Amino acid sequence: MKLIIAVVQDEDSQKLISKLMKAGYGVTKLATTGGFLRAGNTTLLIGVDNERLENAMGIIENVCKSRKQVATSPTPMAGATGMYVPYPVEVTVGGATVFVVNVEEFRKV
Ligand code: 2BA
Repeated sequence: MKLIIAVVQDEDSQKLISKLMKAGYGVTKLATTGGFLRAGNTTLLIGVDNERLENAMGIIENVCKSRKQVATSPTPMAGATGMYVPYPVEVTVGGATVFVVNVEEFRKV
């Protein structure tokens, strides 16, 4: 068994959860915050049998789109005045950041 830990954008999360549920996967949704943008995102925990892993990955790839986001840099640069001023940065976020880990044991008690 594998545990998929998928960090996805909030905009994609509802559609992704319903597609995964319809396909028979169990999903847990966590409200998370990205360390760089410090904006909300969604992390999904999906426990899957090994033979269903690739199907789940296919659903994630289909639903999660990459988007450009403009954000204020969390590490402001020094301006000409010597004051620290935040500056806008454009980053491409997503589709999804996915970790797949082996599950040693799965029990429901
Ligand atoms: P954030 O940390 O808020 O990052 C949002 C986007 O900002 C990233 O998109 C990336 O395009 C950019 N970015 C991140 N760190 C950067 C840096 N040091 N310099 C320049 N640009 C940077 P994604 O790579 O698609 O990541 C989306 C979210 O996935 C991240 O949100 C974070 O919550 C999670 N994530 C990404 N890589 C991770 C990792 N290695 N471990 C844990 N979580 C991760």
